[in-house]
Amino acid sequence: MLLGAVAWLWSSLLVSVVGGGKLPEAEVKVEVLHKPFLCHRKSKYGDILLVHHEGFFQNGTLFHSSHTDGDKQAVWFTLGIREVIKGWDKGLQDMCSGEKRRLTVPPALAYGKEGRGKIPPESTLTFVIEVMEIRNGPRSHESFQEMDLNDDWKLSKQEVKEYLRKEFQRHGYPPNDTHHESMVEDIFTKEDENQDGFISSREFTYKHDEL
Ligand SMILES: [Ca+2]
Ligand SMILES: [Ca+2]
Repeated sequence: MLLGAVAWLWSSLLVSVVGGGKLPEAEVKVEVLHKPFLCHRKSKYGDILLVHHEGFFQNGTLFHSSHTDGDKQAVWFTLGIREVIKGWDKGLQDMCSGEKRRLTVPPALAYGKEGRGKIPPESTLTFVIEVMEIRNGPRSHESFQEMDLNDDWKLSKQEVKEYLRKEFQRHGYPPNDTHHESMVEDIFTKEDENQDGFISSREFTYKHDEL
């Protein structure tokens, strides 16, 4: 189970974000409805956000609300990795916890030509989104700094191994050096793109080019 979590941590999710030709950029219209007086940190790519959200069609009809639909809970997602529609990835950056925005999202940054479920093709959608909480994602700058023990802006195999050891202990598993070493090898095969034996901060962070 933990292995699954660690694999997820290092998964090559980012691969799906890369590639493809550039289309003319569609824009999200962002309106700030409420901004809290105090703001300790702002959302950025790689963060995990907890949000309440409502979605409206252009005629003003509500098609989804996290306040009333399903389990009525706010939802967690990672910003900037296309876990949500592109319009959210673009429009929910630099937000404070407690901030509320209205996003108007063109179809190209939402469900496109196909639509999905009750969203008809070519729909421009409006969302009212309130950020309840912001946490560091596994690929955040903060996570990188935590792993980079000697602050040289790259991760050595030893540093990654140390990190795995700590993560395993934190979850109550005994350290297993042989196992960790093979995991480290796996991780470096995937992440050390220029094969210099280190994972640079650029190699570590998500690739944002397509957003
Ligand atoms: Ca280092
Ligand atoms: Ca490298």
